[in-house]
Amino acid sequence: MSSWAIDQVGTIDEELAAILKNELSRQRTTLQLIASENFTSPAVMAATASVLTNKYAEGYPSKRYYGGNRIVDEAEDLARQRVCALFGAEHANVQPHSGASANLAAYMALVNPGDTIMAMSLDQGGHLTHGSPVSITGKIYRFVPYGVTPYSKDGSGERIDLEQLRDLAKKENPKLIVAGTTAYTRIIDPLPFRQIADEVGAKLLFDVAHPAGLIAGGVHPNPVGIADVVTFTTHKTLRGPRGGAILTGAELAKAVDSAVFPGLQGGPLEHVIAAKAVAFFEALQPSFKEYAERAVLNAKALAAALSELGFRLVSGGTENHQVLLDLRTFDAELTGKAAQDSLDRAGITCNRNQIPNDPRPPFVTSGLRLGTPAETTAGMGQEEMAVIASLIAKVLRRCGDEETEKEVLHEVHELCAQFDPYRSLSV
Ligand code: DSN
Repeated sequence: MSSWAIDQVGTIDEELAAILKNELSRQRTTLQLIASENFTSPAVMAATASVLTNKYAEGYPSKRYYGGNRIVDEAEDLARQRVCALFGAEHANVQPHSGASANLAAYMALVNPGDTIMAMSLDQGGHLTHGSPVSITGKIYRFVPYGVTPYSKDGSGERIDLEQLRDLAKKENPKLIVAGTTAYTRIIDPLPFRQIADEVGAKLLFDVAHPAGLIAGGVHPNPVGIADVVTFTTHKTLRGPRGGAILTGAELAKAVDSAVFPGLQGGPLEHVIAAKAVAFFEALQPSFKEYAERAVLNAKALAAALSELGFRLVSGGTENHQVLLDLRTFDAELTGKAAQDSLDRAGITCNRNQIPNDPRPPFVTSGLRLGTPAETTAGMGQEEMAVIASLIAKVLRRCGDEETEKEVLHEVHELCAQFDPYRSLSV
């Protein structure tokens, strides 16, 4: 949403323009700590606001079902070439509207309905589309979940349980193993997954939605060339527009492309694909490596400061852009829901999250997930992470207290004024 876009909306629809202005103001003046969000550049936003939104382009470059796609083809080709260069992939599909559709298309390309798939369960840190019974994925395929190792006092527990995965895989004979998580703070090495998949003759899909930007920046291992298919969203650490993408080798290119279109989707969102091309260009610059390094250092600093303040870190720390807190050591009665709501009123945006073996239900939870991608983009560093940790503790010591929330909101406004992600926008 550029200021130009808001002005244009305002010429015919003041009501919506006011809503857009308010959201821009919310993002600028409060802390955005949702681990799956980021601040895209004005260039990425401008591409999503471009005339490419007008074009129907079912099919793929040079093989479309509509005329007039010569220029759109150039945009989609640019996105495909750039993302292949970024991750060293042979083939890319940049049409998935989201991570959910990227995953569903990958399943369609790799297995048949009813086949057995193994993936991390949602309540252990996996994703809804990794076979949760409430997701279509869990209804079409037979998912067998794996999880993390038990909690250990020395911080060595709550890691992906590869032994459990291997034992279950030998018993269940899955056609596909899915690696990838949504609430997990450790580096995931793709090699042991490949080894286990090979031992049981399964294919391997790695969903890197969360660490995609860290992989692009060279701070996490790249599963491209190891996994058969790699899926991701473009809007998390990768800092692009909302959307998904799929990478694969030449041999699976046709199966993946057919699964996305016509298998799952109709006309691609070419304006979003153009914005993906811009984001991939940005991620190819040397400065993006430095961004990825800073996002991880900031998460480590935030985790260390929160641990000092009495919060338990799930898995004992972090190696990525996330911090997962077990709130019970700080306050046994405090729920993730109450914490999220109170922090929200104090201008600190984050999400409640189940922790492994959480005794509370998903709508309530005992955990809180925090992330550094957005505020790292805004320019915050390790010093600011320590300040944020102290503000979080201040709110949660008196969770729900209006005076405290107001006081912290004021401090948050002061902090955010020094780190405006959209300084260049005049609104
Ligand atoms: N990918 C999820 C998250 O991490 O927030 C949302 O589906």
